[in-house]
Amino acid sequence: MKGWWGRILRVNLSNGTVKVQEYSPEIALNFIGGRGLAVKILWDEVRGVDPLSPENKLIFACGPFNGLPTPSGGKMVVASKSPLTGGYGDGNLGTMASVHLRKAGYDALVVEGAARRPVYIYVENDNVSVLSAEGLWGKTTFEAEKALKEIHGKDVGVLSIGPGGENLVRYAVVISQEGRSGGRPGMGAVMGSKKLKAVVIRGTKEIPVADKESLTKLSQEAYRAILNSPAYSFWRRQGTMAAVEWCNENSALPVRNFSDGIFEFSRSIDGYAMEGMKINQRGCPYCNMICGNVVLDAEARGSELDYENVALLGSNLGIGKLNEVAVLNRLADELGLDTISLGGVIGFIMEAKEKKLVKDDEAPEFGDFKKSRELVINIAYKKTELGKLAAEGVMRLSNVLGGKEFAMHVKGLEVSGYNCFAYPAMALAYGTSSIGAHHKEAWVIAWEIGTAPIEGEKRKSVEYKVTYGPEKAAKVVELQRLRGGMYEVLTACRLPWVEVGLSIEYYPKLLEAITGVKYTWEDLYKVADRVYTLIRAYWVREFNGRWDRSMDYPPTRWFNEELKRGPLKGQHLDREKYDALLSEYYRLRGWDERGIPKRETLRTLNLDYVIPELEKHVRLE
Ligand code: PTT
Ligand code: SF4
Repeated sequence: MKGWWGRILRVNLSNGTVKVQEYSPEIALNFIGGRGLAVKILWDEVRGVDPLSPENKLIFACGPFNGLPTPSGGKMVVASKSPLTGGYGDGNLGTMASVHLRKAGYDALVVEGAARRPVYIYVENDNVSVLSAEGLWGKTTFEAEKALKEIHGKDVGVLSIGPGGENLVRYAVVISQEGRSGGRPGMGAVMGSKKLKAVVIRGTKEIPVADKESLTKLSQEAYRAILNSPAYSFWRRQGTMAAVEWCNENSALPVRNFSDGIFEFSRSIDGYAMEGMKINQRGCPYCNMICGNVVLDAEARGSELDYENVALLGSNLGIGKLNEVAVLNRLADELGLDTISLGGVIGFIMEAKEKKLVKDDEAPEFGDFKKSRELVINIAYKKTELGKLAAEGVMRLSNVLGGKEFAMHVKGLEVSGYNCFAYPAMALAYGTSSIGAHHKEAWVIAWEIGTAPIEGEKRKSVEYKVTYGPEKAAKVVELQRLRGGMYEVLTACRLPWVEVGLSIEYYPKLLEAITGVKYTWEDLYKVADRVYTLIRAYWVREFNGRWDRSMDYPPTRWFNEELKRGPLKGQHLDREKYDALLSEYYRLRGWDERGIPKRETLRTLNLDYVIPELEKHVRLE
């Protein structure tokens, strides 16, 4: 095989064994890599286990693009059974570890078992060792990466966890390069449960490529197209931060635990405010449109801002000073906590305090930066009773404190930065995302509104009308196929296409140049549908068949309350119409009215082996 190594590195931390597994070309062709490879491994090997037990597996998976100079192809999927949701969990981060893993001769690293004492894994091509991390345990992700680079040299890829992962906070993430983060549904906690502080990789091999000449030609052409895009300069100025102003204009910003969509201090936390504070810019490997904007925070430290971080730790908490938001964001990176879930959790506690469901003096009120900062520390170190409870996430918090009517999560994963009182398609995207309420699979809101953040100063104004037509379900499926499917299996950053309009046609062409395999769009959609349906089957199996369409519902707040001000004042979701949209979505996916894949769908997607196993848990149509 060209483009794929066909090799998975497996390290068992319980007994210290290291194995290289060769996987079949059929798996490579059917799943391509990244998320595809990850869900196949989880389906085959991780069933019915406690996510924080040694039986869970932590998978770092790459795809054919990684380690090669492909546009924004320096990404990697980190996946496992999620301790936050109990279902499939993954994230995608840009890191030199992706480049080095592939150059070391592997498509994926699977970590099994659990060590007794803190360790880290060091991979140098064929040499793999499990080394003591006693001296690193307790350190922040920034300190750990720095220390490991002092030992192994600057030219390695490092993935690490902070105190959040060590202390099993259910939304702890894996961090790299002081600002790349991945694995929202608690992949950092899984790493902590294995006593694995870090993975350090150095690879120096040449990745076999089918047609080097056309790879170089196509890549150069794509990189040039990115630089020549009319959107490029505004993107380089603001990156994802342009979405603050855009969401505010469209009443879609999460404000005070998603209770409203317009923030009175939005101007002081938006992309323009960020531009005035910017001290640096950084990004992922092989990217020529880097978007990691670093600002100086209120404690005079560098903090890399993205839209989601600012929306959830700023407007969602009622905090209107960007340098204070940047402190919370930087702490999340150092401690290894997901900013989105963290903002969701603190926002929930603030509202619970307002409603007198929580009495602790430690609980902040909306707008209280100082107490929010303290709470972040108390969560990461599980220092206090409230900190311990908050480390469990919004779903569990609302089970204990009450307040389910304002608990903003889907399947246990906190909602990312789009407030959907007026956006049924985006609500459907959250409802049906394969990891819980994340926007990565179908950021359909831009299509739904008819404008996009990065048009910036040239943004056209459109009159928005709330509708529920079946085309909305079709658009969600189409985007899930591309964003949650193709980009997550390749594994490449989707932003060149989404933000600066790189032609999507480059991707199958690049894939063919790398692997020698021609994938038509029909083939790629089939891979995407296979991956999506296998992920759904995984959830149903791990929930032991306790599954119905209510799992695919967005938070009740969007149905029961309404936008309080602005041009869309009074808007809220309609339950019956949402339900009809969901049925249409299931029809397009070939899933039944409970949201469970039908036999025929499983057969068409070459997932026949799923049928007998799923039937042990649930009746299939
Ligand atoms: C991603 C989620 C996002 S999505 C953001 S901001 W975004 C948050 N970033 C966090 C952070 O930072 N620190 C932290 N401690 N927690 C954070 N949690 C949140 O995590 C990121 C970019 C972004 S910025 C986006 S949209 C795109 N996401 C991609 C994706 O999912 N797939 C893909 N093929 N390409 C993508 N490109 C873009 O990557 P999760 P990164 Mg991330 C500081 O991890 O779990 O997927 O959640 O990877 O390298 O940081 O790049 O407005
Ligand atoms: Fe990374 Fe941003 Fe470049 Fe995507 S566009 S690869 S997230 S730096």
